[in-house]
Order: sequence, then C-alpha cells, then structure tokens
Amino acid sequence: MEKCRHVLPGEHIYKGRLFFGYTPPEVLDAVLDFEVRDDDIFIVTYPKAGTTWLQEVAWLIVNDGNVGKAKGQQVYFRSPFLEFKDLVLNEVGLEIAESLTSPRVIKTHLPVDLVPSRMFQTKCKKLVLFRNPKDLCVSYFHFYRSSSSFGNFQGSWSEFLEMFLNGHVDHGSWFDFTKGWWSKKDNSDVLILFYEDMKKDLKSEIRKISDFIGKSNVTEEMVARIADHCSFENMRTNPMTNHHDVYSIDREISPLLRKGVVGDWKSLFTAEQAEYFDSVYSEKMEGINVPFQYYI
Ligand code: PPS
Repeated sequence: MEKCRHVLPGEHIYKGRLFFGYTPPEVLDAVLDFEVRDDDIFIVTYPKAGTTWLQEVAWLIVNDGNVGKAKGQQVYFRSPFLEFKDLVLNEVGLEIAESLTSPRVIKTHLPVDLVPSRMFQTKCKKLVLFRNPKDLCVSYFHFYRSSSSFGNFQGSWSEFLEMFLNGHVDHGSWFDFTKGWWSKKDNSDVLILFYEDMKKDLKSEIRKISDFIGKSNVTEEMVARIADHCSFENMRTNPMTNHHDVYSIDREISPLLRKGVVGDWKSLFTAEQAEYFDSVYSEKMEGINVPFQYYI
C-alpha cells in the first residue's frame, strides 16, 4: 500500500489492507476459517456500493417477499456483517451468522483473498455489487464525516479523495477490491451486479437475482412488492433499514441513506479532480474493462 499522511486513530493494517477497530485482526483471522454453507448467499461489496439495498432485496427474495417479517427486525441482524465486531454492544457478525438458519444472506466488504477460504470450495452464491467509483467515493466521504468508526475524521473532500485513491481508507483500496472480484466474474457461483442497473430497473435486477439463486416461486406480484419495499424513499423512512438507531452514525451530519442517486459525484468533484481521478483510474485499472456508468 502506498504511504499516506492522513493517519487516523484506530487504524490498523491486516495483510496489507487498512481496517479500523470494528474489524480487529482476530476477527479477520476467524473469518478465514468461517464455516460456509452450500446455500449461503454472500453480498460482496466495497463500502458504499449499495450494500444495504442489496441485502434487503436479497433477504426478501430468499424469504418469499415477506415484508412483514423484514419490518420486524433490523437488516443487520437478518443479514449480518461478517467481519464486524462491536465491543460496546457485544455484537459479532460471525456469531450472528452462525446462529442463523439457512439460507443465510451475509454481507462482506472484504477483498477476494481475505474472505472465508470455503467460499470458493462450496456452492454458495456470491452477489458482487459494484458502483461507479466517483459516486462511491463521494458517498464514502460523507460516511467518513458522519461515522465515529473512522477516528472522527475531520478532513476535507480533497484530502479524502487523496486517501481513497491511495487505498488509505477503511477496508483498503477500492482498486484492489474491484480487480480481485472482477477476476471472478466468470465463476458460475458469482453474479456481478451494478448499483446503476438497480436504479434503472430494480424489478429486472430482482428477477435476475432470483434466477441466479434458484428461487423458482418468485411471482410478478412478489417482484413488485420487493421493489416497492426497497425503493430509496421506503428504505430511508424504514427504521429497520435506515440505521437511525446505529450509535456510531451521526445522521445530522449525513444519514446512511443520503441521496441514493447516480451522478452525485458532480456535487463535489471539480473538473480538475475528475481528470486526476480518471488518470489514476486508467493507470491502476489498465487492461480491465468494468462497464461503470457515471450517468444514467
Ligand atoms: S455500507 O455502510 O458500506 O454498507 O453502505 P452501503 O449500503 O453500501 O451504501 C450506502 C449508499 O447506498 C445508498 N442506498 C440506496 N440507493 C438507492 N436506493 C436504495 N434503496 C438505497 N439504499 C441505500 C445510500 O443512499 C448510500 O448512497 P449515497 O450516495 O450516499 O446516498
């Protein structure tokens, strides 16, 4: 990893990637040995790619569109965050996952070499969701400002942009994550999805995911019900998905469900920064053509 001058309290490096206190080394070690089940469904994302959205969509597909049940429990208990540990609340993603009945919908932000080794030895499904990195970076900046998990970050947008491009952010380099998971795109148990496609036609993505995970009883009525429950507005006002109860997020600074649009990068990127971003992108992603959409 390249050097960066912005060192925040609580950072640590694990196998070359930067993490914060909520992802301690012992948990990352335990994740590697996690007992994966054949019918597990993993939501694999870099932070801010639309993870929570896909968790809710996938959980509802698996649970026959039961929105009543979804409204009865926080999404992060129904679909645990594998590498998460909250010492204050004594919540451990691995333990929550172990306690769930199958099929489980499990969230991870880990790069491909840090996930459970059994993830590629079983038939579990991997839903890999990508989002254009400019919007993702802007979303991440607002999350860094609002969450106390990142050493109470007070930096500017330009400082954050530099950190992001250097891979000096929580969960490490976006480039590293993206290249690793994109290399798995032809694996029959991997489905690559894009945030922008979900924005354009959520129902079609719901059908695609249902087919991929082998859910044959998904009716059009169910697809419509899931799409409605998972609209930005409905998830933003739903206390089971909006994370208003999460003590580490100051929603007065920026809520988790902030804008939910494609193209918000233009609100912060100057023309010069966009050009700089594009040049770093071309260099780091040379020879890799991920079809990101910056406008829809
Ligand atoms: S986390 O903390 O990394 O798991 O965050 P993550 O859920 O990946 O990303 C949060 C961004 O996803 C947007 N979001 C949605 N967009 C559209 N529709 C729905 N239903 C939806 N749910 C979450 C959320 O608004 C964050 O993006 P920004 O651009 O910041 O608004």
